[in-house]
Amino acid sequence: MRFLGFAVVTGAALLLGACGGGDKAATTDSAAAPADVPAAAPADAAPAAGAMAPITGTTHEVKMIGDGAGYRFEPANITVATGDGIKFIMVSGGPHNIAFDPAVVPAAAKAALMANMPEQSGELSSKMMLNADESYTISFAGVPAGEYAYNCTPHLAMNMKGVITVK
Ligand SMILES: [Cu+2]
Repeated sequence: MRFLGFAVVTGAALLLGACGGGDKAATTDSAAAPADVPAAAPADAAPAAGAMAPITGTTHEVKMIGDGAGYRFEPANITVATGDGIKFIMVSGGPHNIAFDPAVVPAAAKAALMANMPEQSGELSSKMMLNADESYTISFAGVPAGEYAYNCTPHLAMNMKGVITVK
């Protein structure tokens, strides 16, 4: 809804800017109208499709490191409460990502994680992070209690793995 408001204001600004020519004003008006329609559709559809559940608790930090000592998540094992979040921070040795195995994650958890993981590069896989201080935050709100093993796809063979316990 806030986006809609912004679109309307932008449309009005365009109209004001185009006041020099009568023809241009008409063109801008017709161009602005359809822009409002697609903006409204995703906003209304998102909640029905399983929206991301926001973090309501603590946001924990896990570093993603690749150096002389190997490739690893630090800490590799972490326990969080439902409603907490984890911010994965790229430190060195990238590219790193966070990937859960869709074949072993229970259906209910899968649906929640899918909704809570933005910018997925594949099913239950985060985007790749190449540069220091890039980060990726996953909300565990709505994720059922359990143990969730994950890994870094590029460094799976180098044992870059972790376990998140949701209690
Ligand atoms: Cu990695």
